[in-house]
Amino acid sequence: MTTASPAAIADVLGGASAVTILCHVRPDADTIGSGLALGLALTTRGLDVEVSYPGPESLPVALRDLPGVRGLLVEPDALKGHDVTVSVDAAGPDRLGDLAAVFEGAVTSVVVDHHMSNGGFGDLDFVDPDADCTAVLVLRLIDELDVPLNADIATCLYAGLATDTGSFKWARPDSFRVAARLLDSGVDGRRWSRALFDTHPFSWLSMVAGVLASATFIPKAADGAGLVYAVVDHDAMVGMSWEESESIIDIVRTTAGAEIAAVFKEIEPASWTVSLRSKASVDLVPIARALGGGGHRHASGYSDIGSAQEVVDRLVGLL
Ligand SMILES: [Mn+2]
Repeated sequence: MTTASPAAIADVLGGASAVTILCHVRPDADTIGSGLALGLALTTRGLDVEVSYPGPESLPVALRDLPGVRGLLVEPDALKGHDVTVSVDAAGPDRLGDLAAVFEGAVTSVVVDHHMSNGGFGDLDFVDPDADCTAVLVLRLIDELDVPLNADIATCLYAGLATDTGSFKWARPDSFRVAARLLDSGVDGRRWSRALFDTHPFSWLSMVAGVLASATFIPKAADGAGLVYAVVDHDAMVGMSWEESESIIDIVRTTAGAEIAAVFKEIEPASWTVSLRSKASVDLVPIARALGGGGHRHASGYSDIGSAQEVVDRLVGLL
């Protein structure tokens, strides 16, 4: 990995006249918030900025009002692809989907990310697994660029920070210091917490009721650490936005006596994405990697193909 300091990356960004910023597939608040915050900061320095993410999923409803969505965010087809291109919060080029070609075609490609599994894939890699989110790494770049925080930039960063720390449930001390700084810069924390965590369509209630009713608990799994899992089949997925399905794991993982939680989501018939969470003792990275995925120690994921039983059996067999 060609590790680069924030100062070195700020030099490249500050010396460019235009920058392309790429977010990852199934965009979450950290990738979009990081991308928009960096974009807004570079715009104040006079750069031409475009931000995009690969399809097919559309932007989660909660993120559509983030500053910069109107103005900086462009459809993948409309990307110009500037000489300097930055990937934010993507653990590998595959996470950029169809936009990986844009990234690889850049004269200077820059990776900014906090995933443990990221081995670096840019000309310049700023990867810090000790960071709670990519947004705090973007803040370091913004500070290096001497761009003062304003409410818009801070709001984008706050969305990423609040989301990747589970609403600050597992935030490191430094993240609270960053949060205080962002709130001091004008973020409406109450509004964004409600938008990001406490808002669901009414239909979500009955969907969750059905999925949770069929959840399965295997106390003996993983040498007695315990596994709880739920299956969201394709019928249940239809009519539900993907970000709504992402929130199910946060309920399932509250099961006492289950160190590991999994939610199997059938995004297309027989095609699954699997979310994994662990509480303390189990490192999920090797498990997710063995199944072709990746992520963090306590939050990982992967994709699989087959019937619900086959996909469940593959994970249970590995634990
Ligand atoms: Mn992240």
